[in-house]
Amino acid sequence: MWRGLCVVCCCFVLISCGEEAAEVSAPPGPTPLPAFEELPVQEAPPALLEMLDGRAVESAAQWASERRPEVIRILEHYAYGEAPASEGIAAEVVAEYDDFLNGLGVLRLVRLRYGPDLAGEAEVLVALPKARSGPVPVFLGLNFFGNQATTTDPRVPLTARWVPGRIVGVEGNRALEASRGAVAERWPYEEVLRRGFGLVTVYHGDFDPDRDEDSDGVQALYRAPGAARGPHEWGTVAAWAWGLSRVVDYLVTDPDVDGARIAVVGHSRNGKAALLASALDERIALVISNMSGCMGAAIHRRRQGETIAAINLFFPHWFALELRRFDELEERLPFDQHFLIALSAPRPVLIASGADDGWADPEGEFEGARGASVVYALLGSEGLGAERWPEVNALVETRLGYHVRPGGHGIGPEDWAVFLRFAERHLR
Ligand code: GTR
Repeated sequence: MWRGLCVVCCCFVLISCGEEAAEVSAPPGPTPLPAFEELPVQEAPPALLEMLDGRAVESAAQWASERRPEVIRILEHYAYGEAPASEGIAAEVVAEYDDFLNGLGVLRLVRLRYGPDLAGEAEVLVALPKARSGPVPVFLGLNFFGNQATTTDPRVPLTARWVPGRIVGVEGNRALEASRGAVAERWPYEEVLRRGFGLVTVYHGDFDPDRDEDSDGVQALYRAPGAARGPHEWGTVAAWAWGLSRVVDYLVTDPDVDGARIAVVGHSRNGKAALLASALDERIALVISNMSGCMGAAIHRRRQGETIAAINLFFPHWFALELRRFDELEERLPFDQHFLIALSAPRPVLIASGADDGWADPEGEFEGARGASVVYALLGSEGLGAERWPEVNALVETRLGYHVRPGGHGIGPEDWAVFLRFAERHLR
């Protein structure tokens, strides 16, 4: 039962029309991005409100029309890689149960097709509160091991994809029945549904398995057969962010979901992808990035915890090849991570840290938020309500918000309690 959704867009037509129009009126093109060798040494994080050509960014209109697109180009070119425009998706509800969590919720299993010829496939788990008087706001997050690992409900199919072997119930990189509910403490469906939100998740490996392998994932669908990975080609984190946007493509058509209140949430590597998705996709109403660290919210120039050299070494598939040129050369970066956060302005953003999560540099994550605050101010919105790294458990509840909890790297009910509080304040 295909749900009447097959959004095949005509982006290419529109883009080529735009280019023809540009030839006639000949407005100045965007400033070319400097080659790596030409990039100046900048010991301090680069200024957000200064264009590459040196002009100051002085108005909300200039941010939207000039600087925001420029910041996106910078981040794609040097760091995350360039993701293609989507051809559209198709979505099919493959199963629906109205007795999820003993009748508290509805469990909807949706198959999504994406990419060229709709050759890519993702399994989306949509959990909604049964007691609802209209479309509900939802949290959407990628998971690490397949949807079955997020809940003990036996009706959620095991992922058939390659999965990392870091949890129980995975053998030879295949998920077995024993993996069901293995990370359920990360996904408090019951509490989220009780609070009137839906919770939507998809395995990030449905868009790109988390391994250094060029032949799989959505990128391979777009690459010419036999072609090598280009220097600015999108890495796995960008593929995951792109995947989140494909789920949003579906969610905005689901009559039970309030498409204007979609909050994206992500932990760690998925927190990097959540920030990038929100940066690029303004339909995302709120973003929560938990312990996203290096290439997430943390400022590189502090050189604390994970560095660019380390992340490129351990995860060579996550980013554009170009990023490797900055190994041990943080001072040459023409951006820092406040750029990524600022692209979500003026939408609500919560940066969350763990006090003992040194590898993610919690104070650096706070500094990332602090650096993004100037854009909120420029847009006449509420920036970060703290100048100094706050005490643990003292939620900075401004529209650009920050929280640090005691303890190390992880996500669980206590983190979700903060996320729910933040979303109830800023998404209602
Ligand atoms: C670490 C990695 C971090 C973070 C984390 C995670 O090994 O160095 O950047 O992403 O994994 O995703 O749990």
